[in-house]
Amino acid sequence: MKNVILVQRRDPRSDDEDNQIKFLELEELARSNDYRVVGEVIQYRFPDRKCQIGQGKVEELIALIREKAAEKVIFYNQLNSTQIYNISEACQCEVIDKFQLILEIFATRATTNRSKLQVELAQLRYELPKARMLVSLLKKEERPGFMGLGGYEDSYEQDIKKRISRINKELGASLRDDEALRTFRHEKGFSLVALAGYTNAGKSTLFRTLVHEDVPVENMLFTTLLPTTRSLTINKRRMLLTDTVGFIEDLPHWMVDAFRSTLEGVFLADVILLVADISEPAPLIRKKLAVCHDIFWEQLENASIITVLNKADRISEEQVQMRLDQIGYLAPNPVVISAKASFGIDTLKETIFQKLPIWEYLRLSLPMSEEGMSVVSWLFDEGLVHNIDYGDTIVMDIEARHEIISRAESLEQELWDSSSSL
Ligand SMILES: Nc1nc2c(ncn2[C@@H]2O[C@H](COP(=O)(O)OP(=O)(O)OP(=O)(O)O)[C@@H](O)[C@H]2O)c(=O)[nH]1
Ligand SMILES: [Mg+2]
Repeated sequence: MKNVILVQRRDPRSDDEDNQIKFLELEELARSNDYRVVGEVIQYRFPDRKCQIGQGKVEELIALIREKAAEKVIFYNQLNSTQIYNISEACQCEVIDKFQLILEIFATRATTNRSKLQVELAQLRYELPKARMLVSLLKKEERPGFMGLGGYEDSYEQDIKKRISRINKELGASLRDDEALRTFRHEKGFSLVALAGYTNAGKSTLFRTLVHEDVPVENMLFTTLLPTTRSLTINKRRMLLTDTVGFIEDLPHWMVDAFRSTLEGVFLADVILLVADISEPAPLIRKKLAVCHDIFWEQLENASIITVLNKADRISEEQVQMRLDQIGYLAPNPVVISAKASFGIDTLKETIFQKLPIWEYLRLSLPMSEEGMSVVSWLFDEGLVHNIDYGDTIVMDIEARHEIISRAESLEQELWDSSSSL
């Protein structure tokens, strides 16, 4: 665990409550990336061109770094490359800003090849303008060799550009990660359940609680294939449970792709467990739920959302009731649990079971034709094919969601009608 110091420069007339919330968020982010926060420096002033904070504050920071044996400084404010250079020279330790911290978090949590590439791409894009500046800075100061670049500063920018275009190519060629999930859903008849919500809500804790007793052998396979996915069986229905990286406040637009790539699985899910921390103040819960619904809104087709109100062990029953009244319509299908104290889990499992898409059986026969074959391949994608005979006609036994079954029935009718009219 690295010791870090957090720094926030606040505009003189800004809202202090807001500043405080943002600072706490930064602290939470740092902790969730396994940093030990050993000190903080806050200053009210307009940004300083050289170091973001004033010279006197920099001295204070240097002293604090020594005193606390800090190895890294994290600024809440966005830093340009001159500032990063100046501050790290003065402090003789690594300096990053909030965005770099978030990218570090994504990098740690990205599990699939594709999401790792997306995150690396975002990091390089963030670095590129800084690299440009740094090179011109070093030239001005005639200081070759900074950062171990050994006089090759010019190619530094070129290297970044090359790497960016290589990643873009790899991304284009790489198999989409959700392919694996699709395969399991379609060929093996698993339903997909995804955990989503803000960072620190308790998703990973709940993930572990839910999969705790489940089949280890099957899960060995998933460990390598889909590192954040495990199988789970409720009342004989098999499903895959996927954990995701939590939402983070105020993501800049250029980071959204990297973030979305860590959300793999959510947009394919049949059921989403939207996890929130019920011990937080109701307005905050409301705001977070609203943001999550916004993100899902455009992307989801048929998924049901279950609102999982976690950490109920931290507040009284009356408070739980009050929160429920206050968040109302923003919390569809609410289930109150504690992932840590393991209560409410059976109710949650029952709710998940009820929200799983209902599957029906059908035997159908199709003409042996191009149209018939295209229905077959569509059914392989959308349902579970138990049996198929390719004779003069194609006969198949399938199991699938209700909408698929009724669509299959009408297609069967249409195909026979049109083939008999020929
Ligand atoms: N008191 C209490 N604490 C909990 C509960 N569930 C989780 N926590 C704690 O909340 C913190 C965050 O839990 P995680 O499971 O890592 O949260 P997460 O949603 O996976 O967070 P990200 O991965 O950052 O998105 C940890 O310190 C957990 O121990 C709970 O039911 N009660
Ligand atoms: Mg987690």
